[in-house]
Amino acid sequence: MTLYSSPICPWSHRTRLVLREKSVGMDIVYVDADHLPEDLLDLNPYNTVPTLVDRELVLYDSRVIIEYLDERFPHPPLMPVDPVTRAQFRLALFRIEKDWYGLAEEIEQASDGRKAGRARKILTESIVSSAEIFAAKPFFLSDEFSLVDCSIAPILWRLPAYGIELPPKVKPIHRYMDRVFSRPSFQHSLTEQEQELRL
Ligand SMILES: N[C@@H](CCC(=O)N[C@@H](CS)C(=O)NCC(=O)O)C(=O)O
Repeated sequence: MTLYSSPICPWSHRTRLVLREKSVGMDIVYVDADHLPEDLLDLNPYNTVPTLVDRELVLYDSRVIIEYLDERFPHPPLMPVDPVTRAQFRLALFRIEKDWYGLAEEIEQASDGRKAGRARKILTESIVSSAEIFAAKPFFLSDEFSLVDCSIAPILWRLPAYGIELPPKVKPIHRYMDRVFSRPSFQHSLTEQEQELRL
């Protein structure tokens, strides 16, 4: 199995985190997302990373990849079993991708400071307004670490790089970050460039 990954993109990061949770050995090929190699361009019509190659199977879009990895390597499971809770987790994933990843992309790609500032403000407010959910359980919506946490963690890790400092009053979120960032899988998921985001 080969995973094409950017060393710095959050979509790639969540995929690497799932791999580390599963302790799955895999060739990780690091590529520059702005200059993807020819072989990858041939494999993925959307020309994006992450892209996973498992023999004849080629997968792109990090959500498709992480759900495949969770089913292909069932231990430890990163999704609940019952349909209602699974649907709630999928909805959480959808919202995190649309709102938090979307705003993170806006900050990274903003052509002027005003646009970046607006996205920064909305992202901060959205995360802060979720403090009660972070407070309710050790992990997001759950007693167990899940694909939702694998998706949230890369965004929270990048907050300083996005110019966001969460207020001290949102203690449950700070505690959540400590809990998740100290996991061996999370530490192991970080590339050198990602480590430098919080030195
Ligand atoms: N929704 C996609 C987004 C992936 C994505 O946008 N990747 C960026 C890097 S962060 C990329 O490959 N950009 C190269 C390009 O668009 O040409 C996913 O989950 O995989």
